[in-house]
Amino acid sequence: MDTTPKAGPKAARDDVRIMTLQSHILEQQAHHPQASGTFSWILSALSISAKIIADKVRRARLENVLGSVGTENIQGEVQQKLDVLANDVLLRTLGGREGVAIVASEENEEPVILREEVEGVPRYCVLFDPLDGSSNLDICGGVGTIFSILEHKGNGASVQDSLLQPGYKQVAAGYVLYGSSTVFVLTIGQGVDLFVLDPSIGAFMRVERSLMIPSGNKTYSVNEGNRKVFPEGYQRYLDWAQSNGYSGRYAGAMVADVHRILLKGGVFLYPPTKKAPEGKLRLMYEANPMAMIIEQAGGKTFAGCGQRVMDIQPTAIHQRTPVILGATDQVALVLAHLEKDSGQHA
Ligand code: P6P
Repeated sequence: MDTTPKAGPKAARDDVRIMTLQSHILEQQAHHPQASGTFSWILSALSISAKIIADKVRRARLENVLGSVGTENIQGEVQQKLDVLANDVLLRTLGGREGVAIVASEENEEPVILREEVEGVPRYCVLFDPLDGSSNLDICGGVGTIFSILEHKGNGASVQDSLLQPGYKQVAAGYVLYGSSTVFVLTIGQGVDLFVLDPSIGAFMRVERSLMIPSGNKTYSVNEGNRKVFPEGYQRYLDWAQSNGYSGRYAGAMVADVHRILLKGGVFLYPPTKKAPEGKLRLMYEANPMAMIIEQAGGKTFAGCGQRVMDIQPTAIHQRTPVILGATDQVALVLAHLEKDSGQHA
């Protein structure tokens, strides 16, 4: 799949029409006369899920659904009540869509097989992190939903074969950020579009088309508490950045940090650490969807020195990867310091 960003025509950027996410989806579908609408229905289910989850997030303390459920997910992470609620919402909305064959979630150890393949019926796999950064909930910090859509291989392909596809095979990706407003960011491979929920009418309104990441922003986003265990090349980069007027910004939720980079530029890093030598972030439903968004907006995403995240051939649904993502100019500066590790791949 050619993932070269296709910035929208100037007219798209000066578009003054009132467009909701739903009308945007139908407008995109109209460009594919042979489309059956299956894919559009899946995006519609994600939009409905986002509205329901947004309502639950904003009312969490009032309805006493903050805090943990006292269990751990497959990742060994304490599950927040809203993690489970958000996961349930997504499973139940996507479950009602004919086009969804398989669902894989951070919160479920095994994929959920919703439908067997039917000859000639296009079907898709939807992977998601239902509530990324949920530890921020209790302190009213940014949290989000991240999703990735792959074509179901069909022709008798196994569940694993259909799910374990490299990131460049994604047909769509995006996230919802439940922040000071609720934003929905989507790419279907023709640039990145931004929608904001208008609670008064219950619709996501299109506010930006063909977003491109600004260059020149001297900001890095990393958990500096891990600095001493980063590979040397990352420590050298941080020394250089702090000697060259950089600022640090870190939300502790990938969706919030990526959204800032999408709009303002800069670079986000989650390097390998002793506790997470393969990195902490999940490839299939965190790194890959965010990589598609970032690259469609003119940025770059690497797993370390020289390896593009979306080129990684997955071997497990919940596998992890280091991540360097952001504006092309800022990512290049990080890689330049990693390459000084005598050619070692960081
Ligand atoms: P740390 C949230 O738990 C998450 O998966 C990402 O959203 C976020 O970028 C990262 O982990 C934060 O991890 O180790 O800095 O708390």
